[in-house]
Amino acid sequence: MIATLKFTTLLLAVVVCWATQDYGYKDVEEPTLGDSQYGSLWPLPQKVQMSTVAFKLSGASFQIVDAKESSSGASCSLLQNSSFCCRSTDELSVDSPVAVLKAPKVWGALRGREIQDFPRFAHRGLLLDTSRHFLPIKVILANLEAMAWNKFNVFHWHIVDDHSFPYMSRTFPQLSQQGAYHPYTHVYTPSDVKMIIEFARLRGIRVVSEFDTPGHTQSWGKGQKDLLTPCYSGTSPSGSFGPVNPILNTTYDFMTMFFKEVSTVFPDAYIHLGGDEVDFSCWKSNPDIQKFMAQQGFGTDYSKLESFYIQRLLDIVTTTNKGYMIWQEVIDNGVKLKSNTVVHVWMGNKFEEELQKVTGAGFTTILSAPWYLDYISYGQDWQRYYKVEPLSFNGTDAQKKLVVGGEACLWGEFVDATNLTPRLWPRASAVGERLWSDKDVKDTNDAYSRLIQHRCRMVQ
Ligand code: CP6
Repeated sequence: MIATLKFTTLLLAVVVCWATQDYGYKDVEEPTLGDSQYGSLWPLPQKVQMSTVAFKLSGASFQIVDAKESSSGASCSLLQNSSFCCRSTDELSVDSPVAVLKAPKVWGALRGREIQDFPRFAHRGLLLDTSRHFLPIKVILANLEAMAWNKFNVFHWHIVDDHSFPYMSRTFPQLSQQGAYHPYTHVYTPSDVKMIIEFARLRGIRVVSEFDTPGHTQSWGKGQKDLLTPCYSGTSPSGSFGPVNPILNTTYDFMTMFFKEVSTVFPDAYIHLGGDEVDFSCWKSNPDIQKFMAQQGFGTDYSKLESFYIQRLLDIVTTTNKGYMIWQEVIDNGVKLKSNTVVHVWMGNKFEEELQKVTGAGFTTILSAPWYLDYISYGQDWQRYYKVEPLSFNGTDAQKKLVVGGEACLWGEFVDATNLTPRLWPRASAVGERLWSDKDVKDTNDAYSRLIQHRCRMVQ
């Protein structure tokens, strides 16, 4: 009976994973498909010893005992309610009749079906973009679940951008009323946001919101008069708008109130403030901005104006007692940053040089440059993501310690609920293993064998 069952399962697995065949022209070398000695484990634990003896974990005999020094308490609902002990289909193999799972924090116990395991990097993030296309709540929740299966622990929520403003603000309801694709159906209400944060928390995932300014803000302008810079065509306004207007006091009054709200809605200790891709052409065209530049002695260096804005914004956010993350341009432009600022490296293919520079300046860093999942190409491009070694740059041990992790980014220009799942998984799983497992876990043949089984498990 058991043999029959196993045979059926195998057959099913073969059918589900049909799409691994070779179609002739290859982007990257196709790995050979053998059995991994590690079965279907993903991401590969830091220490794993396979054994032929298998033990079943049953909910009934599973006990959670907390240590004397524990601050979470014996009845920690997060562990008691979680089904981590019983849901998995793979077995926990140990060499004694009792399996002990020890973790210094509940978050470790959540991920702790493996006996000895720990992440290589503390920050294992995934960026989803809900502005270019609205993503329904259930899509976000499903992907938080998939993130947990891959041991990701940070959901970077790029919630608003040029195209739409789906975040419903209590303080400024006009922002989503005017700036969302639809004022009722394509918004995240305060209770939606709360639910997403709690769903993530129960899976050991932080939610870091990004409110990107001063660029990428077209949608903000619809519901907030005078926030954006009026662009000029010759001597008269052209009717179009540019980045946030950095020369008005009203801008900073708005940002103070807005980020005060955001800091209470999102409990995470960090807010991502963006700061990327600021287009100077509109600022250049505006006579009031030109006058301000002259007064401040900025000459024609508009990156000084950008720094002026960011500096004031950072001071505002500092008063909310949050730390901040920013995209790399902010540091490239020479803005003075608090020493606990996290710099997010996203540009180009020379990420090694940027990591060397940013960590050389003493900043904590997160890497995304090699992990753009919206970029697609033919064949098994998961290998490209998998083969990245985040610490391959020139730097001291102290510099390498400053790279706390990375994020896979799925920008939303060409992604909505209809195509998100296959674009994201299992390609993001490659990043998940790179950020979790030991640096020596890099055999693509072995990974391929485990990954296709992991994919089938996720499909199931
Ligand atoms: N949106 C925002 C984007 C991008 C960035 N910021 C982006 C830029 C280049 C590529 C992919 C995405 N779509 N707000 C840059 C961080 Cl190749």
